[in-house]
Amino acid sequence: MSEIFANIPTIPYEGPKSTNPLAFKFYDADRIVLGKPMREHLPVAMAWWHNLCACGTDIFGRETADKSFGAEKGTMEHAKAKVDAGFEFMQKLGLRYFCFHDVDLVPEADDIKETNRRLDEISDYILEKMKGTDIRCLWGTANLTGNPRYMNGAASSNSADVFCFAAAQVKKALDLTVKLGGRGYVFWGGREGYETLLNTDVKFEQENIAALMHMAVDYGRSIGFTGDFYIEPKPKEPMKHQYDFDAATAIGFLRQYGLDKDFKLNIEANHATLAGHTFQHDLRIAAINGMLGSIDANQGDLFLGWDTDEFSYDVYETTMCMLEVIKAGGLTGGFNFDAKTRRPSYTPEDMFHAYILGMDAFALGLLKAAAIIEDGRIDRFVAERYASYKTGVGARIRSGETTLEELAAYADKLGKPDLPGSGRQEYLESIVNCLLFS
Ligand code: XUL
Ligand code: CO
Repeated sequence: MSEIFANIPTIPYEGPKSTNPLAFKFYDADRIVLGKPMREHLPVAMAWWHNLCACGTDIFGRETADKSFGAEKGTMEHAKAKVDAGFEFMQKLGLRYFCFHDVDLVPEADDIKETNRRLDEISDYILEKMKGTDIRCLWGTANLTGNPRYMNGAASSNSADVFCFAAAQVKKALDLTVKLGGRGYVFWGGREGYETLLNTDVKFEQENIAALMHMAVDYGRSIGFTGDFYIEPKPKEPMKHQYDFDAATAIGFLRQYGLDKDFKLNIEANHATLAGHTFQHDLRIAAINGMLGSIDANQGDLFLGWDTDEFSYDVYETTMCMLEVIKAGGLTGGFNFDAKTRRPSYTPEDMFHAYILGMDAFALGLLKAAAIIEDGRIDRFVAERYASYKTGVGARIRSGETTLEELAAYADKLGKPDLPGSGRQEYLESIVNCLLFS
Protein backbone atom coordinates (compact mmCIF):
# COMPACT_ATOMS: atom_id res chain seq x y z
CA MET A 1 0.00 0.00 0.00
CA SER A 2 1.33 3.46 -0.86
CA GLU A 3 2.29 5.84 1.88
CA ILE A 4 -0.19 8.60 2.68
CA PHE A 5 2.29 10.88 4.48
CA ALA A 6 5.02 10.11 1.93
CA ASN A 7 7.19 13.14 2.69
CA ILE A 8 7.19 12.50 6.45
CA PRO A 9 9.67 10.06 7.98
CA THR A 10 9.34 8.10 11.18
CA ILE A 11 9.84 10.76 13.85
CA PRO A 12 13.14 10.26 15.68
CA TYR A 13 14.18 11.50 19.11
CA GLU A 14 16.98 14.02 18.55
CA GLY A 15 17.15 15.84 21.90
CA PRO A 16 16.55 19.44 23.01
CA LYS A 17 19.24 20.95 20.78
CA SER A 18 17.70 19.60 17.57
CA THR A 19 16.21 22.14 15.18
CA ASN A 20 14.56 19.47 13.05
CA PRO A 21 10.81 20.24 13.06
CA LEU A 22 10.07 16.55 12.50
CA ALA A 23 11.95 15.23 15.54
CA PHE A 24 11.14 14.83 19.21
CA LYS A 25 13.15 17.09 21.50
CA PHE A 26 12.03 15.54 24.83
CA TYR A 27 9.84 12.49 24.12
CA ASP A 28 12.38 9.68 24.29
CA ALA A 29 10.29 6.49 24.65
CA ASP A 30 13.09 4.38 26.16
CA ARG A 31 14.49 6.92 28.60
CA ILE A 32 14.17 5.70 32.18
CA VAL A 33 12.44 8.19 34.48
CA LEU A 34 11.85 7.28 38.14
CA GLY A 35 12.62 3.65 37.36
CA LYS A 36 10.51 3.06 34.27
CA PRO A 37 10.61 3.99 30.60
CA MET A 38 8.92 7.15 29.44
CA ARG A 39 6.60 5.12 27.18
CA GLU A 40 5.12 3.48 30.30
CA HIS A 41 4.62 6.79 32.08
CA LEU A 42 3.01 8.20 28.95
CA PRO A 43 0.66 5.79 27.14
CA VAL A 44 -0.10 8.28 24.37
CA ALA A 45 -3.15 8.02 22.13
CA MET A 46 -4.44 9.52 18.91
CA ALA A 47 -7.99 10.93 18.95
CA TRP A 48 -9.60 9.61 15.78
CA TRP A 49 -12.07 12.50 15.56
CA HIS A 50 -9.69 15.44 15.62
CA ASN A 51 -6.81 13.88 13.78
CA LEU A 52 -8.56 11.99 11.01
CA CYS A 53 -11.97 13.67 10.75
CA ALA A 54 -11.78 17.35 11.75
CA CYS A 55 -10.92 19.61 8.82
CA GLY A 56 -10.61 23.03 10.41
CA THR A 57 -14.22 24.17 10.23
CA ASP A 58 -15.54 26.72 12.67
CA ILE A 59 -18.97 28.34 12.91
CA PHE A 60 -17.85 31.05 10.48
CA GLY A 61 -15.92 29.00 7.97
CA ARG A 62 -15.71 25.87 5.87
CA GLU A 63 -12.97 23.24 5.82
CA THR A 64 -9.37 24.35 5.44
CA ALA A 65 -7.70 20.92 5.71
CA ASP A 66 -8.04 18.13 3.16
CA LYS A 67 -8.45 14.84 4.99
CA SER A 68 -9.81 12.83 2.08
CA PHE A 69 -6.60 10.73 2.13
CA GLY A 70 -7.15 9.94 -1.55
CA ALA A 71 -10.75 8.67 -1.24
CA GLU A 72 -14.19 10.15 -1.75
CA LYS A 73 -15.55 11.44 1.55
CA GLY A 74 -18.70 9.84 2.92
CA THR A 75 -17.82 6.39 1.53
CA MET A 76 -16.49 3.21 3.14
CA GLU A 77 -13.38 3.63 0.98
CA HIS A 78 -12.79 6.90 2.80
CA ALA A 79 -13.43 5.22 6.17
CA LYS A 80 -10.72 2.67 5.25
CA ALA A 81 -8.38 5.40 3.98
CA LYS A 82 -8.70 7.03 7.41
CA VAL A 83 -7.69 3.75 9.04
CA ASP A 84 -4.67 3.55 6.70
CA ALA A 85 -3.74 7.17 7.41
CA GLY A 86 -4.27 6.73 11.15
CA PHE A 87 -2.08 3.66 11.44
CA GLU A 88 0.69 5.20 9.33
CA PHE A 89 0.47 8.35 11.48
CA MET A 90 0.57 6.44 14.77
CA GLN A 91 3.46 4.27 13.64
CA LYS A 92 5.51 7.21 12.45
CA LEU A 93 5.05 8.95 15.81
CA GLY A 94 5.32 5.89 18.03
CA LEU A 95 1.77 6.39 19.36
CA ARG A 96 0.60 3.10 20.83
CA TYR A 97 -3.10 3.82 21.31
CA PHE A 98 -6.12 5.34 19.64
CA CYS A 99 -9.52 6.53 20.92
CA PHE A 100 -12.68 6.65 18.85
CA HIS A 101 -16.38 7.47 18.73
CA ASP A 102 -18.58 5.16 16.64
CA VAL A 103 -19.32 7.89 14.10
CA ASP A 104 -15.63 8.77 13.69
CA LEU A 105 -15.12 5.39 12.06
CA VAL A 106 -17.84 5.28 9.39
CA PRO A 107 -20.35 7.61 7.79
CA GLU A 108 -23.57 7.31 9.79
CA ALA A 109 -26.46 5.86 7.75
CA ASP A 110 -30.13 6.82 8.15
CA ASP A 111 -30.87 3.38 9.54
CA ILE A 112 -28.97 2.18 12.62
CA LYS A 113 -28.80 -1.39 11.25
CA GLU A 114 -26.80 -0.15 8.24
CA THR A 115 -24.54 2.00 10.48
CA ASN A 116 -23.85 -1.07 12.60
CA ARG A 117 -23.06 -3.17 9.52
CA ARG A 118 -20.55 -0.52 8.45
CA LEU A 119 -19.05 -0.54 11.95
CA ASP A 120 -18.59 -4.32 11.74
CA GLU A 121 -16.83 -3.95 8.40
CA ILE A 122 -14.50 -1.16 9.55
CA SER A 123 -13.65 -2.82 12.86
CA ASP A 124 -12.64 -5.99 10.96
CA TYR A 125 -10.38 -3.77 8.87
CA ILE A 126 -8.90 -2.05 11.96
CA LEU A 127 -8.35 -5.41 13.66
CA GLU A 128 -6.46 -6.62 10.60
CA LYS A 129 -4.33 -3.44 10.68
CA MET A 130 -3.56 -3.90 14.37
CA LYS A 131 -1.95 -7.29 13.66
CA GLY A 132 1.81 -7.01 13.53
CA THR A 133 1.79 -3.63 15.32
CA ASP A 134 1.78 -2.81 19.01
CA ILE A 135 -1.04 -0.30 18.50
CA ARG A 136 -4.11 -0.85 20.65
CA CYS A 137 -7.39 0.85 21.48
CA LEU A 138 -7.22 3.02 24.60
CA TRP A 139 -10.95 3.66 24.81
CA GLY A 140 -14.05 3.75 22.73
CA THR A 141 -17.23 5.75 23.05
CA ALA A 142 -20.52 6.52 21.33
CA ASN A 143 -21.21 9.95 19.90
CA LEU A 144 -24.48 10.87 21.64
CA THR A 145 -24.36 14.54 20.73
CA GLY A 146 -24.19 15.07 16.98
CA ASN A 147 -27.38 13.49 15.63
CA PRO A 148 -30.42 15.84 15.85
CA ARG A 149 -32.29 13.18 17.86
CA TYR A 150 -30.01 14.09 20.79
CA MET A 151 -30.98 17.77 20.85
CA ASN A 152 -32.47 17.31 24.36
CA GLY A 153 -29.82 14.88 25.52
CA ALA A 154 -29.34 11.13 25.11
CA ALA A 155 -30.02 9.24 28.36
CA SER A 156 -31.38 12.55 29.71
CA SER A 157 -33.73 13.05 26.76
CA ASN A 158 -37.42 13.57 27.41
CA SER A 159 -38.03 10.93 24.70
CA ALA A 160 -37.84 7.25 25.66
CA ASP A 161 -37.31 6.35 21.98
CA VAL A 162 -34.24 8.59 21.92
CA PHE A 163 -33.02 6.88 25.11
CA CYS A 164 -33.31 3.55 23.26
CA PHE A 165 -31.17 4.80 20.38
CA ALA A 166 -28.56 6.00 22.86
CA ALA A 167 -28.64 2.56 24.48
CA ALA A 168 -28.26 0.91 21.08
CA GLN A 169 -25.25 3.07 20.25
CA VAL A 170 -23.63 2.43 23.62
CA LYS A 171 -24.15 -1.33 23.17
CA LYS A 172 -22.52 -1.26 19.74
CA ALA A 173 -19.66 0.99 20.89
CA LEU A 174 -19.00 -1.43 23.76
CA ASP A 175 -18.96 -4.34 21.28
CA LEU A 176 -16.41 -2.43 19.19
CA THR A 177 -14.31 -1.48 22.21
CA VAL A 178 -14.12 -5.09 23.34
CA LYS A 179 -13.43 -6.30 19.78
CA LEU A 180 -10.52 -3.85 19.50
CA GLY A 181 -9.17 -4.72 22.97
CA GLY A 182 -9.94 -1.29 24.48
CA ARG A 183 -8.66 -0.52 27.98
CA GLY A 184 -11.58 1.74 28.79
CA TYR A 185 -14.99 3.01 27.76
CA VAL A 186 -15.89 6.70 28.05
CA PHE A 187 -19.13 8.54 28.73
CA TRP A 188 -18.85 12.21 27.91
CA GLY A 189 -22.27 13.67 28.69
CA GLY A 190 -22.13 16.22 25.93
CA ARG A 191 -25.84 16.97 25.91
CA GLU A 192 -26.69 15.45 29.28
CA GLY A 193 -27.70 18.72 30.89
CA TYR A 194 -30.14 21.50 30.23
CA GLU A 195 -30.72 24.79 28.47
CA THR A 196 -33.40 25.94 30.94
CA LEU A 197 -34.73 24.57 34.21
CA LEU A 198 -38.21 25.75 33.14
CA ASN A 199 -38.63 22.60 31.04
CA THR A 200 -36.34 20.21 32.90
CA ASP A 201 -36.80 17.55 35.58
CA VAL A 202 -33.19 17.31 36.76
CA LYS A 203 -33.72 14.38 39.16
CA PHE A 204 -35.59 12.34 36.54
CA GLU A 205 -32.87 12.99 33.95
CA GLN A 206 -30.02 12.11 36.30
CA GLU A 207 -31.74 8.86 37.29
CA ASN A 208 -32.04 7.96 33.61
CA ILE A 209 -28.35 8.68 32.98
CA ALA A 210 -27.44 6.40 35.88
CA ALA A 211 -29.78 3.71 34.54
CA LEU A 212 -28.05 3.75 31.15
CA MET A 213 -24.65 3.56 32.85
CA HIS A 214 -25.76 0.57 34.95
CA MET A 215 -27.00 -1.19 31.82
CA ALA A 216 -23.68 -0.44 30.12
CA VAL A 217 -21.75 -1.95 33.03
CA ASP A 218 -23.96 -5.07 33.06
CA TYR A 219 -23.68 -5.52 29.31
CA GLY A 220 -19.96 -4.70 29.17
CA ARG A 221 -19.11 -7.21 31.88
CA SER A 222 -21.30 -9.85 30.16
CA ILE A 223 -19.26 -9.58 26.95
CA GLY A 224 -15.91 -9.72 28.72
CA PHE A 225 -15.04 -6.05 29.14
CA THR A 226 -12.73 -5.93 32.15
CA GLY A 227 -11.49 -2.36 31.78
CA ASP A 228 -12.71 0.82 33.44
CA PHE A 229 -15.70 2.89 32.48
CA TYR A 230 -15.00 6.60 32.63
CA ILE A 231 -17.03 9.76 33.00
CA GLU A 232 -15.38 12.73 31.31
CA PRO A 233 -16.54 15.81 33.23
CA LYS A 234 -17.29 19.07 31.43
CA PRO A 235 -19.33 21.95 32.85
CA LYS A 236 -20.89 23.41 29.70
CA GLU A 237 -20.74 23.41 25.89
CA PRO A 238 -22.73 22.29 24.06
CA MET A 239 -25.36 22.60 26.82
CA LYS A 240 -25.65 25.67 29.03
CA HIS A 241 -25.22 23.39 32.03
CA GLN A 242 -23.93 19.82 31.94
CA TYR A 243 -24.54 17.42 34.80
CA ASP A 244 -20.96 16.06 34.90
CA PHE A 245 -19.76 19.57 35.78
CA ASP A 246 -16.34 18.70 37.19
CA ALA A 247 -14.49 15.87 38.94
CA ALA A 248 -16.12 16.46 42.33
CA THR A 249 -19.63 16.55 40.86
CA ALA A 250 -19.06 13.41 38.78
CA ILE A 251 -17.66 11.52 41.78
CA GLY A 252 -20.72 12.48 43.85
CA PHE A 253 -23.00 11.26 41.06
CA LEU A 254 -21.16 7.95 40.68
CA ARG A 255 -21.35 7.31 44.41
CA GLN A 256 -24.97 8.33 44.69
CA TYR A 257 -25.98 5.82 42.02
CA GLY A 258 -23.64 2.99 43.05
CA LEU A 259 -21.45 3.23 39.96
CA ASP A 260 -18.17 4.06 41.69
CA LYS A 261 -16.74 0.53 41.58
CA ASP A 262 -16.87 0.32 37.79
CA PHE A 263 -16.22 3.94 36.88
CA LYS A 264 -13.27 6.27 37.13
CA LEU A 265 -12.80 9.68 35.55
CA ASN A 266 -11.26 10.81 32.29
CA ILE A 267 -10.01 14.31 33.13
CA GLU A 268 -9.62 16.77 30.27
CA ALA A 269 -7.47 19.84 30.85
CA ASN A 270 -9.67 22.25 28.91
CA HIS A 271 -12.83 20.97 30.62
CA ALA A 272 -11.32 21.57 34.07
CA THR A 273 -10.44 25.15 33.16
CA LEU A 274 -13.93 25.72 31.73
CA ALA A 275 -15.24 24.67 35.16
CA GLY A 276 -13.13 27.40 36.75
CA HIS A 277 -10.47 25.03 38.06
CA THR A 278 -6.90 24.34 37.14
CA PHE A 279 -6.22 21.07 35.32
CA GLN A 280 -4.19 20.05 38.38
CA HIS A 281 -7.19 20.65 40.66
CA ASP A 282 -9.45 18.19 38.86
CA LEU A 283 -6.62 15.65 38.63
CA ARG A 284 -6.05 15.96 42.38
CA ILE A 285 -9.74 15.61 43.23
CA ALA A 286 -9.97 12.49 41.03
CA ALA A 287 -6.75 11.05 42.44
CA ILE A 288 -7.55 11.46 46.14
CA ASN A 289 -10.83 9.66 45.52
CA GLY A 290 -9.08 6.77 43.74
CA MET A 291 -10.77 7.77 40.49
CA LEU A 292 -8.02 9.15 38.28
CA GLY A 293 -8.38 6.81 35.32
CA SER A 294 -7.38 8.56 32.12
CA ILE A 295 -6.56 11.97 30.70
CA ASP A 296 -7.68 13.93 27.66
CA ALA A 297 -4.44 15.77 27.09
CA ASN A 298 -4.99 19.25 25.74
CA GLN A 299 -4.94 22.89 26.72
CA GLY A 300 -7.52 25.64 26.70
CA ASP A 301 -7.24 29.36 26.15
CA LEU A 302 -8.10 31.17 29.36
CA PHE A 303 -9.18 34.25 27.41
CA LEU A 304 -11.87 32.30 25.59
CA GLY A 305 -15.00 30.82 27.08
CA TRP A 306 -15.13 27.61 25.11
CA ASP A 307 -13.30 24.36 24.55
CA THR A 308 -10.44 25.25 22.19
CA ASP A 309 -8.81 21.79 22.39
CA GLU A 310 -5.28 23.02 21.71
CA PHE A 311 -2.22 20.85 21.79
CA SER A 312 -0.50 21.45 25.12
CA TYR A 313 2.55 23.68 25.15
CA ASP A 314 2.35 25.03 28.70
CA VAL A 315 5.07 23.06 30.47
CA TYR A 316 4.08 24.45 33.87
CA GLU A 317 0.66 22.84 33.41
CA THR A 318 2.01 19.54 32.06
CA THR A 319 4.50 19.40 34.95
CA MET A 320 1.72 19.80 37.53
CA CYS A 321 -0.28 17.19 35.63
CA MET A 322 2.57 14.69 35.68
CA LEU A 323 3.16 15.34 39.39
CA GLU A 324 -0.43 14.32 40.08
CA VAL A 325 -0.21 11.29 37.80
CA ILE A 326 3.06 10.03 39.30
CA LYS A 327 1.76 10.50 42.84
CA ALA A 328 -1.44 8.67 41.93
CA GLY A 329 0.70 5.72 40.77
CA GLY A 330 -0.07 6.21 37.06
CA LEU A 331 -3.23 5.80 35.01
CA THR A 332 -5.33 2.77 34.16
CA GLY A 333 -5.95 4.57 30.86
CA GLY A 334 -3.57 6.93 29.12
CA PHE A 335 -3.05 10.34 27.55
CA ASN A 336 -5.48 10.88 24.70
CA PHE A 337 -4.64 13.95 22.63
CA ASP A 338 -8.16 15.33 22.43
CA ALA A 339 -6.69 18.26 20.56
CA LYS A 340 -6.85 19.79 17.12
CA THR A 341 -4.54 21.90 15.03
CA ARG A 342 -5.63 25.51 14.62
CA ARG A 343 -7.71 26.27 11.51
CA PRO A 344 -4.79 27.90 9.66
CA SER A 345 -2.53 24.89 10.42
CA TYR A 346 -4.07 22.84 7.66
CA THR A 347 -1.25 20.75 6.17
CA PRO A 348 -0.27 17.12 6.93
CA GLU A 349 3.02 18.41 8.39
CA ASP A 350 0.97 20.41 10.91
CA MET A 351 -0.65 17.19 12.14
CA PHE A 352 2.82 15.83 12.93
CA HIS A 353 4.10 19.10 14.42
CA ALA A 354 1.06 19.13 16.71
CA TYR A 355 1.69 15.65 18.10
CA ILE A 356 5.41 16.37 18.47
CA LEU A 357 4.48 19.50 20.47
CA GLY A 358 2.00 17.63 22.64
CA MET A 359 4.17 14.58 23.28
CA ASP A 360 7.21 16.75 23.99
CA ALA A 361 5.20 18.95 26.37
CA PHE A 362 4.07 15.96 28.44
CA ALA A 363 7.55 14.36 28.27
CA LEU A 364 9.06 17.60 29.54
CA GLY A 365 6.35 17.74 32.21
CA LEU A 366 7.30 14.20 33.23
CA LEU A 367 11.00 15.07 33.48
CA LYS A 368 10.28 18.20 35.48
CA ALA A 369 7.79 16.45 37.78
CA ALA A 370 10.44 13.79 38.44
CA ALA A 371 12.93 16.58 39.22
CA ILE A 372 10.49 18.14 41.72
CA ILE A 373 9.94 14.76 43.40
CA GLU A 374 13.67 13.95 43.50
CA ASP A 375 14.46 17.41 44.84
CA GLY A 376 12.05 16.72 47.69
CA ARG A 377 11.82 20.23 49.13
CA ILE A 378 8.18 20.76 48.22
CA ASP A 379 7.04 17.37 49.54
CA ARG A 380 9.01 17.94 52.74
CA PHE A 381 7.46 21.37 53.15
CA VAL A 382 3.94 20.00 52.78
CA ALA A 383 4.58 17.17 55.25
CA GLU A 384 6.06 19.62 57.74
CA ARG A 385 3.14 22.02 57.30
CA TYR A 386 0.79 19.51 58.92
CA ALA A 387 3.24 18.40 61.62
CA SER A 388 0.97 19.65 64.43
CA TYR A 389 -1.29 16.66 63.71
CA LYS A 390 1.49 14.15 64.42
CA THR A 391 1.37 14.37 68.22
CA GLY A 392 -0.83 15.57 71.06
CA VAL A 393 -4.24 17.01 70.31
CA GLY A 394 -3.58 16.92 66.54
CA ALA A 395 -2.96 13.18 66.60
CA ARG A 396 -6.17 12.71 68.59
CA ILE A 397 -8.13 14.68 65.95
CA ARG A 398 -6.70 12.49 63.20
CA SER A 399 -7.45 9.25 64.99
CA GLY A 400 -11.01 10.35 65.73
CA GLU A 401 -10.58 9.88 69.49
CA THR A 402 -11.45 13.37 70.56
CA THR A 403 -14.64 15.37 71.11
CA LEU A 404 -15.78 18.96 70.72
CA GLU A 405 -15.82 19.27 74.53
CA GLU A 406 -12.20 18.14 74.84
CA LEU A 407 -11.07 20.49 72.07
CA ALA A 408 -13.00 23.41 73.54
CA ALA A 409 -11.34 22.77 76.92
CA TYR A 410 -7.96 22.64 75.15
CA ALA A 411 -8.66 25.99 73.44
CA ASP A 412 -9.76 27.54 76.76
CA LYS A 413 -6.52 26.45 78.34
CA LEU A 414 -4.42 27.77 75.47
CA GLY A 415 -6.20 31.12 75.39
CA LYS A 416 -4.84 32.01 71.95
CA PRO A 417 -3.15 29.83 69.27
CA ASP A 418 0.08 30.75 67.53
CA LEU A 419 -0.37 31.79 63.90
CA PRO A 420 -0.40 28.61 61.75
CA GLY A 421 2.94 29.21 60.02
CA SER A 422 3.70 30.82 56.67
CA GLY A 423 2.35 29.09 53.57
CA ARG A 424 5.61 30.09 51.81
CA GLN A 425 3.87 30.16 48.42
CA GLU A 426 6.40 32.46 46.76
CA TYR A 427 9.31 30.37 48.02
CA LEU A 428 7.68 27.19 46.66
CA GLU A 429 6.96 28.86 43.32
CA SER A 430 10.58 29.89 43.03
CA ILE A 431 11.67 26.29 43.67
CA VAL A 432 9.43 25.19 40.79
CA ASN A 433 10.92 27.84 38.50
CA CYS A 434 14.48 26.86 39.42
CA LEU A 435 13.74 23.22 38.68
CA LEU A 436 11.88 24.04 35.45
CA PHE A 437 14.59 26.22 34.03
CA SER A 438 17.82 24.76 35.36
C1 XUL B 1 -15.75 17.11 23.91
C2 XUL B 1 -14.86 15.99 24.25
C3 XUL B 1 -15.18 14.69 23.62
C4 XUL B 1 -14.89 13.51 24.48
C5 XUL B 1 -15.32 12.19 23.90
O1 XUL B 1 -15.48 18.28 24.58
O2 XUL B 1 -13.90 16.18 24.96
O3 XUL B 1 -14.50 14.60 22.42
O4 XUL B 1 -13.53 13.42 24.77
O5 XUL B 1 -16.64 12.16 23.55
CO1 CO C 1 -12.37 14.95 25.59
